[in-house]
Amino acid sequence: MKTSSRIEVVDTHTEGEPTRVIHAGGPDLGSGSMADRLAVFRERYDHIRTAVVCEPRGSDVMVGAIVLEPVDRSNAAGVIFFNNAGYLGMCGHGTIGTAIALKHLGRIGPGEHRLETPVGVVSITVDAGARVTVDNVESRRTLKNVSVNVPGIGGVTGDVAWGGNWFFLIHEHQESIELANVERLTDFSWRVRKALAAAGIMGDDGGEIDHIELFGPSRRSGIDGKNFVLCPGKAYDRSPCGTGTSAKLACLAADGKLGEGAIWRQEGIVGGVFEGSVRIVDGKILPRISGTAYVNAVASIVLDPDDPFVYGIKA
Ligand code: PYC
Repeated sequence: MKTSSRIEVVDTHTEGEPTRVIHAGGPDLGSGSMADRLAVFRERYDHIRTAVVCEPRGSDVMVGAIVLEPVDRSNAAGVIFFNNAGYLGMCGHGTIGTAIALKHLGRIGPGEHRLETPVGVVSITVDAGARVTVDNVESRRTLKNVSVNVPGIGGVTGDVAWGGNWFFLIHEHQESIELANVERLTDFSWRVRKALAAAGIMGDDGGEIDHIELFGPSRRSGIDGKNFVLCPGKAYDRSPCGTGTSAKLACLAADGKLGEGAIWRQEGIVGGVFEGSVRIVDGKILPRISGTAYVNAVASIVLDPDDPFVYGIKA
């Protein structure tokens, strides 16, 4: 249980969505796979998760990442993502933010690298500036046009897809995908999430569908659509959501609406854009997402044993 009393972090944001990257002073999670180390993190060091991302140091929006020694030394690093509610299998914006943090620390340079995550190995290509391209894990749609009765709303129809996390993707709704509308969008999405759980609708591995994604048109030319993504801890993703865009690409490819290599430009609710495309290898849909991230703080987290909120405010 012993950890250093100072934890070194680099903060970044990817198209507006923050990632706090622990690169030194974090807990010893052993030498297993990233999935094994995630289990150790959850069981023994969850207080470090809450210390790093919850208030008063963090916020509901903050996503954390811990950079670890990879199992395969030919990979650049291992990484585990977490937020105010728990742990994420993969995180697209977080991968882009982590890559920029590693570049800032001099641990990687421009070029191609691989990162181990709890759901598989992802490749990243870092340019000389702020842009990172992520070759995400295989993505797939598992259910099409599923209807769920949502109390207070009525019938809502969407697709279930995996993009590194489980998503319910809704194209037909009466909501306006605008920043001024986020409280309404949050309420709508949260009700849908609860209704899906109550109806027993889940991923094909039994995983909870904990990300809800609504789509609408973009007002900008050259952009294919705009989204709103509600994350597991009830905060909305400020970026277009890397795993959510991957889930969308998997649906488009499955419907024959996106050919290999064609570019899909996905705008997020605050206006940032991810460029996405797919490769099809052995019938598998492999999404590629590209976006920009910037370092906005380099800091030491201080764990003062006299501080009553040293491990964050827990709900
Ligand atoms: O970019 O994949 C993503 C993501 C998941 C949750 C927040 N961002």
